[in-house]
Amino acid sequence: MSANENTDGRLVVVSNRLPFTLKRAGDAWRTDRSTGGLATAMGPILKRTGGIWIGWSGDSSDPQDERRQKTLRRWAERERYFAVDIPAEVAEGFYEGYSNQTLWPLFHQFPSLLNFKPEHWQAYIEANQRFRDVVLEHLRPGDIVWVHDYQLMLLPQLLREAVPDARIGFFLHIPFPSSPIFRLLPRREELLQGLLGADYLAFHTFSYLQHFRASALRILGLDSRMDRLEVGGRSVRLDALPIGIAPGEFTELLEHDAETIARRDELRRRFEGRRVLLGVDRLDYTKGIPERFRTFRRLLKQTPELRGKVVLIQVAVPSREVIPMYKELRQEVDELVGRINGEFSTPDWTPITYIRRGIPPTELAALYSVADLAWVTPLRDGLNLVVKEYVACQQEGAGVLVLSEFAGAASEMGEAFLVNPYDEERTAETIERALALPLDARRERMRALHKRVVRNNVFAWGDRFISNLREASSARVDNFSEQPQALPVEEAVAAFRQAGRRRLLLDYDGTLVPYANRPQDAVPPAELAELLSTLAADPATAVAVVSGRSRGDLESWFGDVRGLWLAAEHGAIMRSPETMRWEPYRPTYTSEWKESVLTVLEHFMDRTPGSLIEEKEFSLVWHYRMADPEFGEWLANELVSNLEQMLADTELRAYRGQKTVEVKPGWANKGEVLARLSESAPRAEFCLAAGDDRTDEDLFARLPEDAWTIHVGDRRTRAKYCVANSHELRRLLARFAARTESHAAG
Ligand code: GDG
Repeated sequence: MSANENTDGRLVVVSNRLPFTLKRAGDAWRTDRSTGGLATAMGPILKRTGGIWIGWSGDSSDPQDERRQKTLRRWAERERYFAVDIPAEVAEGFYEGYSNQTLWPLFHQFPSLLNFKPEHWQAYIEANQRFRDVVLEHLRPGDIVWVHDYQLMLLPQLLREAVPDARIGFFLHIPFPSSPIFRLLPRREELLQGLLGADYLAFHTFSYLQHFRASALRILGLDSRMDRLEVGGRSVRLDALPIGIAPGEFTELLEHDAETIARRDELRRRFEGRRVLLGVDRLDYTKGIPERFRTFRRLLKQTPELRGKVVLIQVAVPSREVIPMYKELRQEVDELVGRINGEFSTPDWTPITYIRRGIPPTELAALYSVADLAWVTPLRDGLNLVVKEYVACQQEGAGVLVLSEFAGAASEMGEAFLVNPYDEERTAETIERALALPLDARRERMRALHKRVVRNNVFAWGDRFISNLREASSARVDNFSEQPQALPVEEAVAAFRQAGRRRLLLDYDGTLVPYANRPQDAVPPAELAELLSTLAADPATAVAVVSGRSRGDLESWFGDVRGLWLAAEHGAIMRSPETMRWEPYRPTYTSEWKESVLTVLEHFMDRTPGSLIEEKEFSLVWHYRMADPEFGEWLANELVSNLEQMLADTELRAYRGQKTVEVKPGWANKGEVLARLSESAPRAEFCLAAGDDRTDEDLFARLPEDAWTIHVGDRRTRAKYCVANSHELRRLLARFAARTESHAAG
């Protein structure tokens, strides 16, 4: 079944702009069509799927005006477009401020143009909340919400908080910058968290996806796999999915629309004997327009034979004109055109035809079809639809494509001439070469490009996004019951009190205390030993610290706590409160294996600044918490696969922990602790185990159904309950202890 069939839940599209923009015309209100990639792409999809579109009207002045309201009501009734009202002062900070003067320049790798104001950020939050409110007004159970682009990066999480089981997807139309650049962004944490509210997050290219993963790791400390990331007990699916166009909209015009055909023929006659080079862009500094004109000037200078033989037609649609950078750009481009035309024009030839306004689709299609070369050289571009539109209009054509390697589309357009637009000299040479390419070679390249553009069209893109989003959110909804619930503290305290016998099994690092950079720094505060001591003093409560730590560590911290069980090295060795003797689980164990494993670990330690090796009786651990996070993860994977081969025929296993790789015998696991405890301590009606990492899962797995298993943190777990951090867990233990004390006192 195609994802386009609207069988379960409608599609709710949310983007900054609707395909319509409201414009004030004196007392009246006019509806304009919005230009730009998103409107062009989503329009045809929504036409096919049905559903609704939510976006800002574009003009927020005078929201109560009756005529304005009437226009918006008409949009809703006829088109199912629902407008979000944003007060003018919020709109400014949101749109011209944080969206277009902070996010836009930074995400396009222009950090020096970044302009940040805290009040813009507040407006960004408020605008995202307003979008949330309108979505909530319209959302029905089963609907899927598709949020678009950088203006709405907080919306997925805002929606998630309001409707925890909503199905939410997010697509970023602009590049995601590399993590050193992203780190410069004021409010970067909030932004990432906002995105992670989605079930499905997609980017145009694989490299943007990688950049996003690197930022999630470096800034939020979140590990991920190539296609998913776990957060808050949920899985967020990640993808690279370049957008396409609706080729039919162009071919239809060129084949059947009389006006377009007439226009094309007219243009052909007009430029007969000349080669037409074409640029079509929003007037934006990311699009490389001044660089293109300078390159063109260079071309005319160094190759006089081309004078009179080529024309460059540049369509530049003004946008965001109130932002100073855009005004400056407009001026710079105007001047350049004047200078170049002044320098080279003759009475019957003008090198640059500059059209600084939007042109109708008929004119655009005609231009695409007559152009001999599309000159698409943004300095940075999420994808770029113009390349694909040009290719679509060259069905039988022999046009060539000169494309910037910094446009996302470059990764799909292998047959284009790729250039670095900053290198004007080489770009000029490439243009010359492209123009000189024989007809057959041009046709051959264009045929391959055309096939791809037609196949990877916007409908295929939309179908894939929608079906991947459905799949990702269904997997989450199906798993929902398996996710841990927030611990019901009062219930736990009541159950603890009612039980005649109790058992508490507590991991140490990450559970009773937070992680420290170096293991030796995670020394327990005095009140923790006191807390454990109060709990263990009650003969009805068996308390065990079940840790991966060495017996030396546990002994020195908790050796004096009376009545406490200590299980060191994941249970390889235990001390009972009665005998006070450490007893190994396997008395026949030898540690001869360590030497060879140590050599391997030392090699990894040498390669990884900030990492260290810890030696325990039964295990060796490589810690890389202080190493560069990505490098550390990469090496940890490599280390584990080396060790797996090396240890295949032994009882030893390599385990990934929290920023550690540990080598230990397979039998030394926390699950075994329970068996040994049960031998000497009587069965308890109340049993609680708490832990934060994979080694604790072995223990959770062995506990009876009615046990209180608690995961500390937000990773995937088989525990029934979760708490956010070690402080919360200790607060719970303190409540237990308070009961024990009052009981003892009473
Ligand atoms: C963002 C990302 C990504 C332009 N002039 C006229 C006109 N246009 C249309 C083009 C094209 C669209 O505007 C521009 O799309 P781009 O993809 O080139 O660029 P952005 O607007 O910056 O779009 C971009 C895109 O989102 C989609 O994800 O590719 O990287 O920056 O469709 O045809 N249309 C008409 N007259 C014009 O004068 N009719």
